[in-house]
Amino acid sequence: MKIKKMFGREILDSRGWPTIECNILLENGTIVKASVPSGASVGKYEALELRDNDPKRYLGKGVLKAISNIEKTIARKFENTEPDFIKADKILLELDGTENKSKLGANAILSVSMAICRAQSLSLNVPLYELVGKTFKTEEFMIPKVMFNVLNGGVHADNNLSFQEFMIMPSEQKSFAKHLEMVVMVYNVLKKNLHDSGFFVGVGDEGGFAPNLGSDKDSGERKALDFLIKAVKDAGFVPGKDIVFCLDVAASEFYDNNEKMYLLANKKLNSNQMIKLYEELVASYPIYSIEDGLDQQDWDGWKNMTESLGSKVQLVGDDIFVTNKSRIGKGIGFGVANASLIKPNQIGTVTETLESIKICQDNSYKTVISHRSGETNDDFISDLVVGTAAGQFKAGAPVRGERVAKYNRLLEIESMLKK
Ligand code: 2PG
Ligand code: MG
Repeated sequence: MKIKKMFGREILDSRGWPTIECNILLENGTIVKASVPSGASVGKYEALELRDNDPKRYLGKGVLKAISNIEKTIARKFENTEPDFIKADKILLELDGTENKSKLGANAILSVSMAICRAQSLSLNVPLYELVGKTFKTEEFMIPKVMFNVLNGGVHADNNLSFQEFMIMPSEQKSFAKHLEMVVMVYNVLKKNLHDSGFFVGVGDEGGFAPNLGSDKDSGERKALDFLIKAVKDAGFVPGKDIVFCLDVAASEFYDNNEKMYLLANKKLNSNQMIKLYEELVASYPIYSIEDGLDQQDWDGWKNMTESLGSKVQLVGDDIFVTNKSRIGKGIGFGVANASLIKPNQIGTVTETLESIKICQDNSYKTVISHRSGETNDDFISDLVVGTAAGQFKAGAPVRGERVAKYNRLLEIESMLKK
């Protein structure tokens, strides 16, 4: 079914900043939409998110230029054609022509790429995860294990926790519906425990609680992990057996590039001292995964970290890899990390996202499909994770519309697969 018209709309993300929704009108009158998220801890090497920089509108964060790129440059290439996202992504890359998608904007490009992919699945009358799976040559669809972010710090919260995300992950391969039930129980027990201990239970950008567990002298991670242990136990589960912990340290956010030091509360640590800190934490808590333990440019530190910790824990590269297959390839060659975070908007097209997942799978690197801290209700990534059998997923806490949209879609896919 052909695309009749394509246009862009400026909508708001979960932080209230403008983002793009691409709309495709199909011949039969159906409108297909896709919207793109936006990060706060943005990696230096991500594809460019084009903003208007007009301080009179949304403090410069408007996206009208990117939308005009969709309507004036991109749309005419696809109107009156059948939706085919692989072909479309090639055309989009040619039209942009830059290394980091700075001409048209990765936000404009990704919204089109996702909308065309969704339109294609609709016109073929198959669920989106099935189209992804067919393209990716997935042998068996897989509901992922999920890391739920229940305590927020770093740039996602106005508190004094230095690490950005403290996540819990049900460890056994039960049903996702069961996992969700467990995690919601822990989340609410954690809320009560924090409240009873006199802490604030407001939430950060991804829906996890954002208490001041740190101090001027203490970056707060042990206290946060202690609260997680207690919440898991109080909810009736066994830490380390039923539920394990995952961290996104987002260390690039507190790395001082001049001094080559990590600034944690009032301490300055070099990368060896950071690795030592992780070794201690891994010895004391059931930590399954550590994301961005070191800075995005600290390749030597990452290599050391992988040598000392890589056999014990999953080490996920986010800012260092930015869903870019060349950077992931470099990491694989160097022996850096053993897993990659995958965020479509770091690279800018669905095809390139699939290529990055592929290079990981071909080299036994694990993959974690991820949301951004600024999200919309779009649930594309839920189909992406199942369709590619990527294995792991994170989309924040089990609260807030833009987070639960993804989890609710996983529930739906799980029940579709059962049938
Ligand atoms: C991350 C992400 C998502 P942001 O660092 O992994 O949790 O945060 O979107 O702010 O980059
Ligand atoms: Mg991260």
